[in-house]
Amino acid sequence: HVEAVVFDLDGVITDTAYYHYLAWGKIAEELDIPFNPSVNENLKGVSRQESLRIILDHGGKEDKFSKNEMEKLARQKNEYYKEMIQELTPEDVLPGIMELITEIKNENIPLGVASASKNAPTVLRALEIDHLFEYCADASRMKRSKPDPEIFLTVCEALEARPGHSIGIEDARVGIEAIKKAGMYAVGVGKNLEEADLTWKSTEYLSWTSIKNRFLTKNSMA
Ligand code: G16
Ligand code: MG
Repeated sequence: HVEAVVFDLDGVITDTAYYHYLAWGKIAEELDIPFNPSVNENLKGVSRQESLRIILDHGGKEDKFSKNEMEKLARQKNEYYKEMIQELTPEDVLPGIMELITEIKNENIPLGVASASKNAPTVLRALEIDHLFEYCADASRMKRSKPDPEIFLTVCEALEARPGHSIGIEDARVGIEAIKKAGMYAVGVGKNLEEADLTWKSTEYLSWTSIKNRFLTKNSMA
């Protein structure tokens, strides 16, 4: 049987990418750096500091700021972001996700969150679904970011689940890579996720019965 299901947050449970985009947009504007949705694509699943490096690099300003100034910029972005996510409500849970969570809970399978975001607990509370997850990884305690499997392995361990018997759900390529490296079954949501064991176009199509059946078939053949 399935021992645990581990969800990514941004892009799977809710679309916080939009708020990350607006917050980084303000920083980029202040620095006079061009910023658009395609740059934002590269920030998905990537840590705050790394996101800043990508944005500065895009504007050709990667060596214009000291470590201190970069920390200040990242802090400022987070202030904008925290202000924006106060607007989140249960209606911001992506289509199909509540149903999926409910079906998994009905089978008493533990649920976890593996998000690169240090704001993940705040976001889960704002969406009023924090009580449905047995464990949410603390991003600030991770030594290595996705595609390293560390965060998924940490969540499996906390849920006392064997990675080989657990499922991870992600929308980012680096996230799928992390799930596979952890030895878990990878479900992808979105485009360009060929490495996943199973992919869906968007969250509204996710079906627990299909995921479980595909996972069980694969594991029985292994
Ligand atoms: C999310 C977003 C990233 C963001 C990261 C860190 O990852 O996709 O764009 O940079 O969290 O967020 P924060 O600045 O709040 O710590 P995930 O793993 O939930 O997709
Ligand atoms: Mg994501």
